Amino acid sequence: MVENAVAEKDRDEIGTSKEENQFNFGAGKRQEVDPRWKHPKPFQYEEDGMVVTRTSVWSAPGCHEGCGVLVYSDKETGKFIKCEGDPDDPYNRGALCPRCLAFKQVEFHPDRILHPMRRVGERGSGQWERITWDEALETCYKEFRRISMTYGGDSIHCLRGTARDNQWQVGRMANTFGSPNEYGFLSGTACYLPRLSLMIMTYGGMLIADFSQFSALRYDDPEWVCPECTIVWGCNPTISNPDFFMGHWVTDAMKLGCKLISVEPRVTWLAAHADIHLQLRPGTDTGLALGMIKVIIDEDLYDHDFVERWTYGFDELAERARELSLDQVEAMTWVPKEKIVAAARLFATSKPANVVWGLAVDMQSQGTPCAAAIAALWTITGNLDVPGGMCYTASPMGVDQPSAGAWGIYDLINEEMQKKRVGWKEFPMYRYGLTQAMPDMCLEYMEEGKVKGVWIQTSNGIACMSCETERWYQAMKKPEFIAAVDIFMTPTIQSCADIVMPVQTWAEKHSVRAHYYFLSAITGACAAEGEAKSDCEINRELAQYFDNDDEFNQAIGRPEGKQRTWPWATEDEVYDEIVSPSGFTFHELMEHGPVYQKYVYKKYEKGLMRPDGQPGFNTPTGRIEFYSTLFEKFGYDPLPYIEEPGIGPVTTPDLYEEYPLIMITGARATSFFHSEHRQIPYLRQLTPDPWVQIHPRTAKDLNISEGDWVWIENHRGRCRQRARLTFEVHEKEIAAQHGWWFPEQDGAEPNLYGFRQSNINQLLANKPGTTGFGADLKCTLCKVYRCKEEEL
Ligand SMILES: Nc1nc2c(c(=O)[nH]1)N[C@H]1C(S)=C(S)[C@@H](COP(=O)(O)OP(=O)(O)OC[C@H]3O[C@@H](n4cnc5c(=O)[nH]c(N)nc54)[C@H](O)[C@@H]3O)O[C@H]1N2
Ligand SMILES: Nc1nc2c(c(=O)[nH]1)N[C@H]1C(S)=C(S)[C@@H](COP(=O)(O)OP(=O)(O)OC[C@H]3O[C@@H](n4cnc5c(=O)[nH]c(N)nc54)[C@H](O)[C@@H]3O)O[C@H]1N2
Ligand code: SF4
Ligand SMILES: [Mo]
Repeated sequence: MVENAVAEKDRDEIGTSKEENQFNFGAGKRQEVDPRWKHPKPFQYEEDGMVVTRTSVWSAPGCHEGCGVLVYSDKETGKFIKCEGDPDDPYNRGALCPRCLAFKQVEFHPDRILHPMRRVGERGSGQWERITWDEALETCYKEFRRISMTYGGDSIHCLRGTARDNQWQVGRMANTFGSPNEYGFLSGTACYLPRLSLMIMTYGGMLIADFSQFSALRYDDPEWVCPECTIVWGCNPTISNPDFFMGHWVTDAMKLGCKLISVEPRVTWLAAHADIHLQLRPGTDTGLALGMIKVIIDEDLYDHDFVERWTYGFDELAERARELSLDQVEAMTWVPKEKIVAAARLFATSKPANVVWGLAVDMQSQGTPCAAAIAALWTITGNLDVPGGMCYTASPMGVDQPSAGAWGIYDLINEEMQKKRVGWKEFPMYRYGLTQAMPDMCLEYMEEGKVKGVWIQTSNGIACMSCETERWYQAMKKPEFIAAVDIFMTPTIQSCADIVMPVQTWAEKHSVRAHYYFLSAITGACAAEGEAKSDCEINRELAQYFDNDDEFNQAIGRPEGKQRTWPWATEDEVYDEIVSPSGFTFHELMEHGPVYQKYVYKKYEKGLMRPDGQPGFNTPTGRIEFYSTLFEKFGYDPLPYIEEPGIGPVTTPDLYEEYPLIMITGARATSFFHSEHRQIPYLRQLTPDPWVQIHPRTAKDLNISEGDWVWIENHRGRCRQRARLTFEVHEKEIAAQHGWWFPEQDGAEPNLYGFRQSNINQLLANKPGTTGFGADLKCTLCKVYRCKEEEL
């Protein structure tokens, strides 16, 4: 059983309605376009006999950024020819990374799924036959209808990954089927949500380091101030470019004089160029943050005025930090205390300063308290919502952010069914402004045979997101019907799906990039290959069957007036409605290009953060809560606290003896987005094999040479990757890649594109933190040894 469940709370106590959804604060409130910038070029023009169309890149294939891109297409056929970075786009300013540069090989890849298909052999046999769209959608309708009516809507689970513009669609599709259950396979939903839910509950909104990305004028905006210091904490942005952040902005700021502190167990490029590198033991970030808080408070370097006027629970926080000695912090984190003191002083005395935090914060089981401790650092130093500090993102132009997974899906199913969302009772933080079901519990439901139907859209679960892969793999064999939507066949689809449908790429589809602070259109810049349709169009068309089925809607008790879950005649109508708060139609937005608003700093002084228009923050106390009143109410420790990773030198010394290396997983490579791109020749050439970083001295002790295939093993399982010897990683640690499968291998059972061979997630546990958020994906134990000749 998943542990740490807390008692059921009354729904009335907890915000779930759209009005209360604090993530999207500002939604529905029209804002003015910043008149200082306009895209200088038309939306479409001809060049050298080709049509050039401006668009934004979001999935598929996956990416978090939405860079501005110019797509060149054939005048006659509309087919994709090439893409280039849009030099006039303020966001990426012409830059492109390898995945966009290699995109042509995605668009025209011979393995792309181009027609709907039905499985004809056994599940996993790899035998499929082409069917029409009508057959595919009708089958989905009949099966999901039958399952929903027979077992209840909640027996249908809709699975998604990180893909961006379509996140809300997967949730909405679940609701169309009568189900409240939408989620990804990731234990503890350990990607962003630990940080996000912490920010929603104690900051009343979501914050990001301000590197001028809120303004189209960028570094030239007179209001923006370059940070004097930034901490890059558990993030490797020069490779990952995570949401609304491009890594090279850090180097731009460094050129403008910004000091860099890196909190990173590896010597990444940024760590190597940092003023101070805190090379901590993985999973000990909360201790380090509390240690820095202690120094800042003890040395009276905090912002008294801000703390007194705008925060709640500072004394309790101070007391918690003071319980620690720096010797303890040093012993726990492996960071010399002098460095901790130096970093705390540098950060606290730089104005403004900010934190570029990343996935490593989420990927420890106590990701929520860790996020709370780090956020307290930027808050006590007075860096909240000031130029160059940590700034609130808001709904762009008043448009709800579809990537929040929540656009418009608050009341399409009745209240009774909403409460059947898995984890609803046990993990109240999942209800707070979020729509996901709790993945670790969903796995148990699936294992127990309670899940009868599955919709997979944007997920390659068993090759990428799931820990204890075999459990998920076995569990996914159980549902009666599984349908999937993807651009490529994957081990997940091959192992369990009954129907698969082809989806359009970012270059082909219409969609909206409404994310963080800016709004732009994805413009269908080239013709679609085969019969691929956009996610939105697939969902819209499938939904029509359900929406026109009175008997179904009556049987599932659809709320009054909500029978039409997708009440739009075309996908462009969907986007018209999404962007409507901005005052644009979708096509006007296409023409206009990226829309920037004038960013307002210190919103909390101006009454712009709270629904009632009062100064302060949208939290129960109206203040930033170091001491969380909501955590207290749910029975959690209201303050940041330290807890060692579930498996590690301190928690499990016996396992440490047998598995003496600490394992980091999932450090990104520019060539791939998670499990994607392995079949793209240009990109595979950059990283032909899965690699594991090992320190040369450690490798020498283990008789491992550069390029050797090695087994990485622990008590949960093993997989093999190729040794990359590098001083980038600590002697007592290794760093292994995630998401590996081999599209070139046999796709049928039992091989399934070799998804077990190098899949590091087989060594990881499904074990969420107390709040249901966070899991130890970047801090566990293993041993490494050379593969034998005959094993290769
Ligand atoms: N060990 C370890 N495991 C990890 C991580 C780690 O750091 N370490 N990181 C985790 C994190 S943070 C995340 S977010 C997950 C990501 O996990 P996923 O989101 O599942 O990863 P992807 O492989 O990018 O995408 C899954 C599938 O979606 C398809 N796809 C992409 N875009 C679209 C689209 O627009 N529409 C449709 N229909 N399909 C699309 C792709 O072709 C692919 O087959 O992985 C997690 N796994
Ligand atoms: N090219 C590419 N870009 C991507 C993705 C991709 O798959 N490929 N995935 C996207 C997704 S979904 C996400 S969530 C983002 C994530 O992007 P990031 O937040 O940058 O996450 P990672 O690259 O996984 O890890 C960041 C760093 O944390 C370090 N680290 C590991 N353990 C710890 C620890 O315990 N403490 C600290 N302080 N640091 C630690 C790692 O060494 C690594 O350098 O990237 C996105 N961008
Ligand atoms: S792949 Fe790179 S260039 Fe393309 S949108 Fe993503 S971050 Fe931008
Ligand atoms: Mo992620």
